Amino acid sequence: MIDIQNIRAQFPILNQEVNGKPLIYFDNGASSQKPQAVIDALVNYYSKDHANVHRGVHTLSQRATDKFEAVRKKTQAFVNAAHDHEIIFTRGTTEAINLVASSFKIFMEEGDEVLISAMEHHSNIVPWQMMCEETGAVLKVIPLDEKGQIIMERFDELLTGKTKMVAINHVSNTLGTINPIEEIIYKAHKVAAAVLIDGAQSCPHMKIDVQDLDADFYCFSSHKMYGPTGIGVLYGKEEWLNDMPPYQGGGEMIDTCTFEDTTFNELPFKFEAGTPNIADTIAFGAAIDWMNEIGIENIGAWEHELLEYATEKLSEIEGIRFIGQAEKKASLVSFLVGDIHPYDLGTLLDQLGIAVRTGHHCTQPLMDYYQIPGTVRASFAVYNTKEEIDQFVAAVKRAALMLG
Ligand code: 7TS
Repeated sequence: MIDIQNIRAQFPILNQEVNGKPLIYFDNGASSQKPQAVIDALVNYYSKDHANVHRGVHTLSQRATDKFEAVRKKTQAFVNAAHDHEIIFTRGTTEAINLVASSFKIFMEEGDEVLISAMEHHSNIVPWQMMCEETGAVLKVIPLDEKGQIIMERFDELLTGKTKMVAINHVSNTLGTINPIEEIIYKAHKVAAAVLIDGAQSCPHMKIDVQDLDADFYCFSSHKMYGPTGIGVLYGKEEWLNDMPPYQGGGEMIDTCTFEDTTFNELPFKFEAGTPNIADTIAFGAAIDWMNEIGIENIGAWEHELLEYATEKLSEIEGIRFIGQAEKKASLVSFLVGDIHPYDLGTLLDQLGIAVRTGHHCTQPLMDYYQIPGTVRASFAVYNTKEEIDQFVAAVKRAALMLG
């Protein structure tokens, strides 16, 4: 069992009033809050250890490098990658996907296909559109059923010898659907397609084992995992990463450089041009430690309890329509009440101190599929409580009465 009050006490930001009411923070899908250990790691680094990494013989540079590289190992262990050089630091999930979509172009020929699903975040749509535009490859979309689940029969039909890349989110940020990525990866490999998993919404909530999954690429963002913004991860199998050209050129990523010819550094540095985000990476390491201390299974179990509780309580509201009713869901609820515009509901909730996200959640094609302008989304983290959900449900009821 986890001690929620103890956990909450570690998040200074939660201890405040918003619009005269105690803050209820249910926008964790967009970004989670940071425990004191992560804030301290940032302050300590800049107070004691800062210097540029990988270049100096001096003590501070070595200390910063050791701390920075230790996070690569920590991240490797966190997702059970086979090698630490398969962990590439990026600005976040978005940059990780862009890196792959850009570098993977060398494997693409005109008429090849990229498969994505209808529930993808814009960051797992647009980079592939750009890639297809440049290479003459074709983007294909796997449709969903009413509940917001991938129709696997359609996936089977769309997956052919032409498919070179399958790019799918593990968990949908709008629907909460947990996709059957094991089966998707297994089937994609049978036609020799590579698979990129957008794990932005899964890594905060569940144990990820990239070797067990056999994912070719797996992307995630620190800021949704109690860590800082501006740092994220691309895991890639070394076979792919070795064969892919660099994404950006600059310092750190070269082996030798002349005006005539440049050779590239080994993994992971080939993909990390320029001074990296040292401070946030080190604080991300503190976030991983923090999650490990609580235990990812414990985090997931508590959040699942919150999900079930919220779903049950919200169901009592007249005219509520849940968007995303998959059998397997992560801890978020997306919904509409009657004809009330999500933006109006969100604004009233904010006046009551409750932070939710409203709108299309960067999944406009998905909103078009459901023919809705957007949803209200409450997404939970380990520090949320059932009492907060009670207050939230009461507030939605009140707002619905006022707006209905
Ligand atoms: N993929 C998914 C599934 C996401 O939910 C997000 C961010 C991203 C990619 C992009 O991550 P970033 O860290 O590079 O920005 N999702 C959300 C959200 O649901 N609300 O705000 C951001």
